[in-house]
Amino acid sequence: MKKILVTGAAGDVGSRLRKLLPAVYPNIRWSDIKTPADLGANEEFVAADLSDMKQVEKIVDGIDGIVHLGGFSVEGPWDTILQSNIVGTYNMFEAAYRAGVSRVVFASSNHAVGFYPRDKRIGVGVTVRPDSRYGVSKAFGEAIGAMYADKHGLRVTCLRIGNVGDAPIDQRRLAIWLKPEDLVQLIQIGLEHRDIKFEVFYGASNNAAAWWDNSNAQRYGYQPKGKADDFREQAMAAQAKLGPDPVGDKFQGGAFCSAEYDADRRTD
Ligand code: 15L
Repeated sequence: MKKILVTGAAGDVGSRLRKLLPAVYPNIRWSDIKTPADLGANEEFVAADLSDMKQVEKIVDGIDGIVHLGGFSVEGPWDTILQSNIVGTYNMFEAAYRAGVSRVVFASSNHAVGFYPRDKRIGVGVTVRPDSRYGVSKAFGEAIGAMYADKHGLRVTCLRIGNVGDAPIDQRRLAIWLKPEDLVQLIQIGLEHRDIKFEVFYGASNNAAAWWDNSNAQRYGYQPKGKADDFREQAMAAQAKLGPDPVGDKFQGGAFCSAEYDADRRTD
């Protein structure tokens, strides 16, 4: 990869990648709707609103590979999700295709499959079960990524990211934690592995409590270094301070499932 574009540079995951990715890819264009507060003089940054195709065309110009983190990263009102994540992701894939970009790594989310119960181990072949409008937008991103791969030959990798952080912060995150360095490894596979056409991987480290079968990523050489279990005590201590969430505690998506949940009120 000669030059890569990373969208969502000002977000939490983007800010972590700004520290880690330049060691692997020296030529990076960062983008976000707002400029990161701590932008370095040596960092190339171009602001863009992803819902505006003209602005997206500008940021993809001259790019070989894209890491698309941009958009709204939690549940939100429909119009926000529609503009940032649905229109924005369409614009990014369409602009990438028109500009001849060869690869896209799309930051999907565990919330595309959040309504699977925690006692079910799932692989990447399951039907999506989004737990939120946000989760629906991530399922859309995976679907449109597949379309650009199958119809137009873009090489696309979707990462169903769990929770990126220095350590798992509660019991749920013991199952889905992703060490930032392991995310870098997954991005590298997506941007470089010669056999990638369209793939979905789970963005999780080597977690003893995992709900996900990530053998598809392992098939491409993924060897996660992070082990959520190393932080079990502190995660469980944090969990003990949280109140019970009868719906969220049952499903993989946690509080994203219990928010606005009223399926149990139906009597028909
Ligand atoms: C996500 O997809 C969000 O972007 C992040 O903020 C966390 O909520 C994460 O999922 C999670 O499930 O912990």
